[in-house]
Amino acid sequence: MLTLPPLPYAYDALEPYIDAQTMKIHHTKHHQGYLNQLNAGLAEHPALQGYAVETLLRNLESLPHGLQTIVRHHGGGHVNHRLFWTVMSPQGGGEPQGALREALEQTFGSWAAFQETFARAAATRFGSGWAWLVLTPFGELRVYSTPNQDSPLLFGHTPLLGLDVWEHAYYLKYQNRRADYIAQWWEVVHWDQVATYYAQARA
Ligand code: MN3
Repeated sequence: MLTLPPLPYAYDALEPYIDAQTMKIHHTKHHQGYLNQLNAGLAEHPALQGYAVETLLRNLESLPHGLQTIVRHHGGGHVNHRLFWTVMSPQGGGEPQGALREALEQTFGSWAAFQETFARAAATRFGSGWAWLVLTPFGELRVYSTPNQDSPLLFGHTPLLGLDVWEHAYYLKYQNRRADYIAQWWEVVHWDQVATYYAQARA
């Protein structure tokens, strides 16, 4: 039985960039909802309950057929949101330094080019989904978006940074203005945590 991890900050901590009401509904209703569905699915497969959700996502094709869609949608929803909360912080914003900064510049040409690439992936995702910065098994950084709750783990990639572009993530404050939400979101990105994920993924 998986339980909802608490946010590492208060619901209003990311104001004014992300409002408290959005954060509270997003965490206690949406994230909890994915967990409820995942728990219900796993309840029928006791032998699989001891595995990390990441492991289930990395091995989706090996799961019982009836469980695959549940893990893809709701297991993905759980791990995507768990990451999302940690890559934001009231002390966020600014720019990454160190090895991550160097790798971003080497991969995308410049810090600005990385930001443009990521923002474009987030803005052009049709419908609901996520924008990602991931590390491939070959040690390369990549930016792309996925539909729905599809996790980069499905492709064997390790997510380092994710941006939720479902309307539930921004509609109360930004309504239809997804581009404004994306632009403001940089102010809360917790680059120290992203750098830690990068170091862990390379280890
Ligand atoms: Mn969401």
